[in-house]
Amino acid sequence: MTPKQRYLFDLTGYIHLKNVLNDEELKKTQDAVERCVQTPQDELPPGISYSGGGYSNGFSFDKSLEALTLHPKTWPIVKELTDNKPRFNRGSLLAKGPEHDQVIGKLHCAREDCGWQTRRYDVKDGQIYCNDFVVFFYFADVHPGDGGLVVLPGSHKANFERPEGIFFPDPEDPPDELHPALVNVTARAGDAIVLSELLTHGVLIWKPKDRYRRFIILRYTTQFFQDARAHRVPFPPEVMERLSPETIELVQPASYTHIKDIVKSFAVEEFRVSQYGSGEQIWFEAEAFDERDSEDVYKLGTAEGALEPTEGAFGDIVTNAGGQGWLLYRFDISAADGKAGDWRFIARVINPSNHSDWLWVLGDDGDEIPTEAPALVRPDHIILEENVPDWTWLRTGDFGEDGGTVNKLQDGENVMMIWTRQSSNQVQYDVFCWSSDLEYEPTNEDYENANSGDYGC
Ligand SMILES: O=C(O)CCC(=O)C(=O)O
Repeated sequence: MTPKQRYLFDLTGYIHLKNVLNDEELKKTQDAVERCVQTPQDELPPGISYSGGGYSNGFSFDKSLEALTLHPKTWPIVKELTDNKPRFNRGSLLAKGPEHDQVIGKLHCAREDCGWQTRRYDVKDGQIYCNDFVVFFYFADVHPGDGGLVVLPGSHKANFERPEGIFFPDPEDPPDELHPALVNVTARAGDAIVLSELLTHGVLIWKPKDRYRRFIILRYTTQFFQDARAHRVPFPPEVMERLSPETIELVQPASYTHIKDIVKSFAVEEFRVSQYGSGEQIWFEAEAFDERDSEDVYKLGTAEGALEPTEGAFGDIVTNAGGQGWLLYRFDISAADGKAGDWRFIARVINPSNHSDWLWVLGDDGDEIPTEAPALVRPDHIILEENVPDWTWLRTGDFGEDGGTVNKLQDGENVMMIWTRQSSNQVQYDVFCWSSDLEYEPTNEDYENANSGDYGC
């Protein structure tokens, strides 16, 4: 979750993320929804049923819809709100038009529906704890004035019961103007809305006569939370048997100490993405490593007192305080809409005495993450073999040649490791960038302007 997302979610109880689905994802999901809508009710896949514009378990109609449960742009939010203990427990597809939502959909929230004590929203040490929330992905545009989702911002932290009829005294005859405390959230196709179930929300009368509201409701809880239905496994066997192993793990209840495998992956959480040149880039701070073998070798500059970063660093740096060791980073190129293929590793560094290191990449250099120093050879694995006394976006590995910088990345998550060759405390690692455009030359401005994952919220 980015600082902006965290701030807005805490303040209002929801966030509206723009353009989280890329063109391909949007087309595939829109096609799937259309196929679902065109399927006669008695021919829907087992376990999916239709009622009043809603397809219960509709997320399991097509793999493109199921994949949204672990979408790389909302997954960091799901993980943070559940403190890395997520469970997915409802996935309904909605296709609602002029024949639906012709009276105000009652304002409600889990606390009002199920009891004040049933849901949690708390903040401790800068982290949000939220044990029940939904992610809506939209497949069709909603314009201002259309109607649809209405929310009462801030109500997830309300301390008083909502007075009866305060906003819609007569739901059959709603006022022309919304009460100023309410917001009609108008999402466009490809957007997502993350909303605490403690937030009071409802549905305004749908006005368009020729357009439908098409979206999916994905509901998440903490993995040890038992909701009102008290189902251990929330989907029937006929739905479970067509889900992917990752989704099955996401659905499973688990103890409050267990960390699911799906949560262990995609661990670099603060990253930026961009589409500069003719490709995609993913950027992350060197200090955002996921693992290191020793706290004595690669150390944080300021935070661990190893070295004061040279002026111009973005945040902290990593340096080698002495000895042999490694750093490991996991990153997901699909967050940048990137695909498997050749990508270039670029490092923003200071390295006055060309103290080089090795770069090892999962898939390209081996099929398993090594626990002992792998066979690393020159020039295939060498990086940083260059004198760069000032901050430089270093694109080459071996004195102007690619060296170890061009690697085959795989779809989705990738793992890179930096192993010590010569590095010393003269070296400062600041930011790393992977680019699918091998000719792309990063700049500080590009990094600053890259999408930090807020998605326009
Ligand atoms: O139809 C909507 O936009 C909101 C659905 C809703 O109220 C809910 O999921 O609780």
